[in-house]
Amino acid sequence: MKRTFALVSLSFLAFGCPTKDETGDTDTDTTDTDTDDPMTGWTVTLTGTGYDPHDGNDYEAVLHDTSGVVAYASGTQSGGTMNITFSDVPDGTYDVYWYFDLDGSGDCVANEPSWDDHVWADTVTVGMADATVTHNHDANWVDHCADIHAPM
Ligand SMILES: [Ca+2]
Repeated sequence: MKRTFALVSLSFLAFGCPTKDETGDTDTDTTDTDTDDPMTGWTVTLTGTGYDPHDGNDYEAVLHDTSGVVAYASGTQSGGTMNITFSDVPDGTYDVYWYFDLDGSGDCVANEPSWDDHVWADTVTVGMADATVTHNHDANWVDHCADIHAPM
């Protein structure tokens, strides 16, 4: 009798006891009982200091692969430090493009010599972890307005 109880207890522990996912679990297992959302990608943060001249400007930002926009973010700059977040980004290497709507026109126009808006480019590699791109404010603007839009 004692032996049977021990066996039943062991098998319950091994097979019947639901487990709780740890934070960040991809939740692909089916034996647990939690309701965590399945994890579909990583968070990429675009940050940098010295963006005070753009406080109050609206921005748009994208992560771009060879076929198009993978992630998009928009908002209004404040506080001098840029802090733009992309969610659910799959593993990969991306071009990062962002602009501040300096002239307040609501769209991106940037080319020599007028630079109505200021546009930057950088790159990021995302591999099984959240990633951060740090690009402090500078005057190395590029004309990438055509690449900056919501996913189509
Ligand atoms: Ca503009």
